[in-house]
Amino acid sequence: MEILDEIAIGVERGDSASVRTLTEKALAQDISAEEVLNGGLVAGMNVIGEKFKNNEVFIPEVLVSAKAMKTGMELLKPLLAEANVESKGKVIIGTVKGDLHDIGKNIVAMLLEGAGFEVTDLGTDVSKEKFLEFAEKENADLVGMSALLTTTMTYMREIIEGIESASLKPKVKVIIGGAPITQSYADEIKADGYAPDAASAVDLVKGLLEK
Ligand code: B1M
Repeated sequence: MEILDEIAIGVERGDSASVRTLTEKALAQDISAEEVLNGGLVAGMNVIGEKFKNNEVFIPEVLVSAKAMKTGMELLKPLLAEANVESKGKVIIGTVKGDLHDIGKNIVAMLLEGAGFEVTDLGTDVSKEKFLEFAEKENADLVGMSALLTTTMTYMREIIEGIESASLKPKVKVIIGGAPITQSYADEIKADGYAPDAASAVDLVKGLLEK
């Protein structure tokens, strides 16, 4: 079996120890950090996502898988960030209030750092006030919001309205993402952009900040 498949299975089983060992082994075999991330860690998490949706696994299993995924991500983080020299722009990122899902957001943050942006990650359950405070304090070029729940994605509109009222727009661009988000929702709430996955988020941010 290929090592990336083994990593995916490790994530599925929530076996942090084997994910750590296999990730180290894959990197030692010169498999790139991006390949380990997408072909191993994310692939395993996607399987768990499907099983969770079909009630084949439940929250405790999902949590241990998430932890195993994070163990692998910690090893990849310095490698993905390594290429950078100077900052291409300042990004504030977070998962919106009421929402604790952070795996996708963490990947986006990691790839943005890897692409040369300075990223301040506000974590999960982030209020409008906190997004605004940091956008102002850190003189941000872009705010990125993630939401995984249909009940929390609606809060993104409030944050964008807050950014507008604080006269931070159009200087500060806003992008959104997460499984329930669509381009039409982004248009509706006047976000500057939407990305369906982390790699497209990097392209989107590059495009918006290079203008
Ligand atoms: Co949650 N959960 N969960 N959960 N969970 C979903 C989202 C769900 C779809 C599962 C299902 O099918 N039923 C469902 C939402 C239903 C809905 O709203 N329509 C759901 C639910 C209901 C819940 C709870 C309410 C369950 C409960 O308690 N009864 C609860 C809510 C807790 C809360 O947030 N308040 C809950 C809890 C949890 C756990 C804590 C157990 C765990 C989270 C652990 C963690 O994140 N630390 C969890 C998980 C892991 C999931 C699933 C299985 C996987 C999510 C994930 O990490 N995917 C998820 C099912 C699914 O999505 N298929 C589910 C992997 C990740 C790489 O993908 O996050 O989509 P994703 O990120 C992608 C893109 O979306 C994009 O790039 C990423 C990488 O390519 N992207 C961005 C993400 N953010 C972006 C931001 C950007 C740009 C792109 O710009 C800023």
